[in-house]
Amino acid sequence: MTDDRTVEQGSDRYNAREVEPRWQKAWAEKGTFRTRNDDPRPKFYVMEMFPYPSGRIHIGHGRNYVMGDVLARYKRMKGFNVLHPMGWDAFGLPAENAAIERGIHPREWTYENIASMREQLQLLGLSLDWNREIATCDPSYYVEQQRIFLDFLDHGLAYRKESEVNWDPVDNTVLANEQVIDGRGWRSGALVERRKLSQWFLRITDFAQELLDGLDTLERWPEKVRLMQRNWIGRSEGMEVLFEFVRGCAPEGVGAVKVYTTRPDTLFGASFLALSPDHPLARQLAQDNEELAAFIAECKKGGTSAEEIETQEKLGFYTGLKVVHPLDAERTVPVYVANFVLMDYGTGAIFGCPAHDQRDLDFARKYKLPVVPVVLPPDADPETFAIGDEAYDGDGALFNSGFMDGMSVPDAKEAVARQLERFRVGREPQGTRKVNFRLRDWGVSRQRYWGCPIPIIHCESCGPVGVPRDQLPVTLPEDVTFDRPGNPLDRAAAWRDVACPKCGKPARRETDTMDTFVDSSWYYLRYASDNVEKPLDKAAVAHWLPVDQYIGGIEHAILHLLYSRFFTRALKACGRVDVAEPFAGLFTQGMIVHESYKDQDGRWLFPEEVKREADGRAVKIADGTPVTVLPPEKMSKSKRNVVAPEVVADTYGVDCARWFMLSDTPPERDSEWTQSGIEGAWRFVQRVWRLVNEAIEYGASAGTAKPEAFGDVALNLRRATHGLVSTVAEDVERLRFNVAVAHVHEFANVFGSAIAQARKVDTVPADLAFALREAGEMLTCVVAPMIPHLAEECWKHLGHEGLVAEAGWPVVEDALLQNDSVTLPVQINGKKRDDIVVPREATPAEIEAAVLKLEAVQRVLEGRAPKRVIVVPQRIVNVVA
Ligand code: ANZ
Ligand code: ZN
Repeated sequence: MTDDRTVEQGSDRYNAREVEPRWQKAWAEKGTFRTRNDDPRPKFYVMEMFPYPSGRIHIGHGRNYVMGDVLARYKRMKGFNVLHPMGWDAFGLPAENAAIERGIHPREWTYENIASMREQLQLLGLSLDWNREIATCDPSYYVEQQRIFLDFLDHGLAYRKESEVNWDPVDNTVLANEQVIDGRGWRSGALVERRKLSQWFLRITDFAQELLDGLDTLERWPEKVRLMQRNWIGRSEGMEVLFEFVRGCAPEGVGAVKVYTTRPDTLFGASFLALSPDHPLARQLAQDNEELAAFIAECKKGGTSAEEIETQEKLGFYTGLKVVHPLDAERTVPVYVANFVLMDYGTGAIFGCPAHDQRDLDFARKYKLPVVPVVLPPDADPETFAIGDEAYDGDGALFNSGFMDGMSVPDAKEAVARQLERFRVGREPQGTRKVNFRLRDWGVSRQRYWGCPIPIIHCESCGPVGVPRDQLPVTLPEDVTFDRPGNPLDRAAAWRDVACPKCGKPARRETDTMDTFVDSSWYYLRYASDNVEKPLDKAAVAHWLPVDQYIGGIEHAILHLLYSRFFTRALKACGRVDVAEPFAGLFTQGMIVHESYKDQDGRWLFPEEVKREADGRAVKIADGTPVTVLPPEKMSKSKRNVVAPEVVADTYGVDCARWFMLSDTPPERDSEWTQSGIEGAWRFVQRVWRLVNEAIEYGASAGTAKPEAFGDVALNLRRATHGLVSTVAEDVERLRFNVAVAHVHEFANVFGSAIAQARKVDTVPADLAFALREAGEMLTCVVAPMIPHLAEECWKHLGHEGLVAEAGWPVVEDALLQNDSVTLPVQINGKKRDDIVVPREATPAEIEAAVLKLEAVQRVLEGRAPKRVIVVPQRIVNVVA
């Protein structure tokens, strides 16, 4: 490491440690980033997903905030009224765990973390409006959430129903999914069971189709995220089919069982029916069948998480009942109860076709049931085709299927649907077409303390009653203890026991709190309001929403984003807001990864405890002993491969850290934090400082009039300068920060050689002097969103009174732009998928060749040749795949 981190430059030293806090103070004192709702300029709303206050932040957390900040600062310079807020996702389990482990109150733990993390974020020089800071655990925030809950209740969007939870039979408590480790309670080690509890649900399924359709309008979302949401919503088109019991075998009054299937075409391959253990008929049969009752009880073991249910062994119990095949009265099919059939999907009953469904095949092999293929793969021989260990779920022609023989799968589906619709079982048709969604209503009850109280009072006479609105917020009681398992709210008698608001009789408060995903489902609406008294302000929401650019991790691709999309719709249904889609643009950033280090005793070391010898070996600074270096991975506290922002700020300055986070790697990909990388950033930041100062030295003084004509050197520099302004603007708009950085690097070379020319002559000619000053000014503006502190210092040296943070983005002289390339949109089958930059004079053949190399195009073609490529020169390319 060099020690010339403070560069001598004439009489000016650039010392980040001194300069950076000074400008941060200037911004804060001037209220530069404070946003007003009545500002007449056009609005731009950029936000990053708010952090959970877990402790301290490391530089890995910083990347998405810095990206958002670059965009926010750029848009401000472009004349927008920018909203760039920050807050804390402050409820949740870790605070309660800290209370259990360390005896510190969750509130205290949370607010201490918030204070230190706020300081760290401020250190990064983020242009945030701290006046709008929120913490979801603050009553001033959650009071509105309780009002929203009551609104949902009034509009039938919140309701109560029985649902399963993870139950720890030793601690006698409900566990969150995270608290179930390998099927056991995290503290007691007891095998977890499933138990039914009455809980609150939000009716997200009412919006399933809308949430699905809305995805098509989100053009500035990654396709990957839209696909994940589509799959999660899981629309499927199928049929409900009635199977009649063989006369006399079923209990009195039970005539038929209804199944849901997406493959009615495979009906002739049915070899069993299976009921969910929770199916009413299964329960009825269990009443006088002890073995079945025991089997059903067995099915309740294990946690409620989806993985657990998916991966458990498939088990069945034969009920002794038989149904008649709906298309062949001669055939009967046995009825099982099976653990893999869920009660809350379809009808809670299925027919099994082992030849064409893997789960059914595993089940059939286990219970020795027939496996009859009914779809013949293309090219297979009907005489010999048989199913081995793998079910066949592909296309083909129907066989072994009576009237459907020879049909394609879609045709057979249609034919069998028509047939079944015609038959009757009692008064119902035998089959009815039915659309199902995989999406379930959202269970929001959590049996925890550190969450938003559900504003309900349970009365024996009146049932659940909403807390009157003038009594909100229902705040959490303070004097609670965490020394016993279970929810402290259940034991807080003074808080819990209240009079019924309706009849006045003794009643109990709801002791469940809300899922923390509720807190984050509307915080972006809260930011819009600048009035604490009106946390959800319809007019403010109408002004600011949708969020123009949302930035966050791909881990929130499904739940958080889907819940937020549901919330805006539900609030709209309640008349509270007028927006359906909350986030017009979404960007999912990559993570910062870092090597990790272990000493000889196998202990993890922090990067600052390690140094590299000249020969590349890593050693411990303390005692020179060798260190094992492990490959880069996500920064995490447990492996100590974290870099604290204050350490970087102290050594290199925050601007270096920001510059490095934006360089090299495309922002959607993971980026590695390295010592050499940060040093490179440091050198470049210093270079920008020198360039601007030399431009001041050799350039014209501020306000000098523009000369009439320019010689080659000056013209060249001006072209490069204006080109830089224009291309970086485009790069930032598209969030291609690494490309913006590369463009600044390129420009620095041109700028450097122009300065060298100036240095050589005794008197710098007027045209070059003008161009140098212009370049210094414009470069300062261009880097201001990325390295704002250094830019402010340069701006001051250039002689400006105001802040560059408040300056306008430089105006480009179009005549100086070297328009030697054009950007063409690329469509695939009529839908825009990408852009391509080609030389202006490129021939259609050259353009076609370049387009076919695009990843987006290759992905669709999958190695095939396109049917056609239509090139409209200067306009558009369309690939017909
Ligand atoms: C017969 C069949 C034959 C099926 C075949 C599939 C393949 P999606 O696409 O997710 O809607 N199913 C229906 N209800 C179920 C439940 N409650 N629990 C577990 N499985 C259930 O899946 C629909 C398919 O999942 C249905 O179509 C049914 O099995 C099963 F070759 O019916 B199928
Ligand atoms: Zn009452």
